[in-house]
Amino acid sequence: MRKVQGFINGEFVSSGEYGNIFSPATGKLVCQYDITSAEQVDQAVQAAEAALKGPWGDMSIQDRVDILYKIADGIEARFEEFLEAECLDTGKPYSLAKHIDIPRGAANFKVFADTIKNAADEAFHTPTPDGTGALNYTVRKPKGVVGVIGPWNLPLLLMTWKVGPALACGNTVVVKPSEETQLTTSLLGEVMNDAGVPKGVYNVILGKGSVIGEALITNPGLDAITFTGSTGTGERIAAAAAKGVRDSSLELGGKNAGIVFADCDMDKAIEGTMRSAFANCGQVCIGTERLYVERPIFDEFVRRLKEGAEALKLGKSEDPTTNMGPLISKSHREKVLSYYQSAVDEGATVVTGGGIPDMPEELAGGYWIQPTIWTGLPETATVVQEEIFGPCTHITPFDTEEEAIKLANDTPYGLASSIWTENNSRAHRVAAQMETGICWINSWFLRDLRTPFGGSKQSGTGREGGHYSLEFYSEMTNICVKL
Ligand code: 6OD
Repeated sequence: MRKVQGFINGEFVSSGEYGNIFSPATGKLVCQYDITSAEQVDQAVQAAEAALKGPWGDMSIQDRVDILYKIADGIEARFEEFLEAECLDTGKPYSLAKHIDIPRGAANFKVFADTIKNAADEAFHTPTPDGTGALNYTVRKPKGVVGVIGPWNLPLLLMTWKVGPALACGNTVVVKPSEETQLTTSLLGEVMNDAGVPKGVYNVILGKGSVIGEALITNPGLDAITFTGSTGTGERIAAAAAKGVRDSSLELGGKNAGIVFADCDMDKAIEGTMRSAFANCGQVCIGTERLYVERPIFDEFVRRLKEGAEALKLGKSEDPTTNMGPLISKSHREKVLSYYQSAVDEGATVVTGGGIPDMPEELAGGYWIQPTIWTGLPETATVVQEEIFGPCTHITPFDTEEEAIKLANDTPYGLASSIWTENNSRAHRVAAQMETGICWINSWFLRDLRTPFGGSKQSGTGREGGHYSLEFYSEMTNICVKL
């Protein structure tokens, strides 16, 4: 039986208590993980505190940058291992993880190595009454020990999205991956050792959020907490961070809208919407679960999206023809299926999907679900209001630009939106009115890691990416020199 262990102070650790990991593709037990004890959580935080005061804290930026590049090189050198581990944990297709999850795992270290290396600190010449003036300049320091709590949908990508900049800024980290997906976070410990990362800089603890996550966020040794996941857990983390007045960065849920105008390039709109609604089995916080399509092209758009959804090939991760995997767990499938049922109960027209697909015998125990499209529901319907985190979307027709903007913004969330139109003026005009942290025009999930990423309203607080990450992971001291 494959085992996954926590990683504390440069060593893989055992507590003697194990939890089980089931393959989302087969439902079978594939791995056991070593549940970190409460005492080990303390040890991890203490190791991180000691490393901060030790070699990591004293290291020059250039030396840190060199190590970050070595970590990225280490992920690339073990690409196949990371790929296999990520897909075993999540059931996602190799074709997806190969192009997104694993390359981003490496890029998140390189980009933030470059960002910190090129970061310029501010300086101001300040007039004084005696005419001599003063010079103000800022000095960047690490924030301290950062608690990193990662989600299960893009485990390596989203964990390194936080660990990369945290280490670049000289912090040390204690990472708690979701208990559903721990393999790549643990494997990264080996890469850290090989790259020469000092002991205690990168620590991994394993277990349930309600126990181990809670022990981490309430540990007074943490100086900041960064989290990607649900809005409910985000609220709990913000409350825990408030005790001791610690900073938190929260990337939370979404109920993202796509607006498709009649003047769009239909092929591009369908291709992009297929990805935004169904990629990663719909388990992406920036996914499009609400679509607003201008009435003259409504029927054609629905028909073509239906054809696309029905052509998706569900299957084993390693099969190159697979383009959709299963949901992450049995309980998550039950939740998504309950939304499928509520759509029907509230009067939806089920354009396609709505249930569990027939799968070959070896996959029949997995958490497979059909990609699903609905039409005909009012805006008040449950599946139009609540984040589902599954491969499903509801499509509503609209008649005017103003109406589309109003409908898209009518949500307590504000993470992402996308607009499909060939009219540039309209594209910019509408994008500027989206109440979301990111708006894609004629694309989706097109990322430049220097840009701010995060959500407004209940989708989170703060932005990460480029210098925005440096702001969160640094403590600034302003030095004022009277000349
Ligand atoms: O691409 C990223 O940096 C990012 N934070 C993506 C988030 C996806 C959420 O599921």
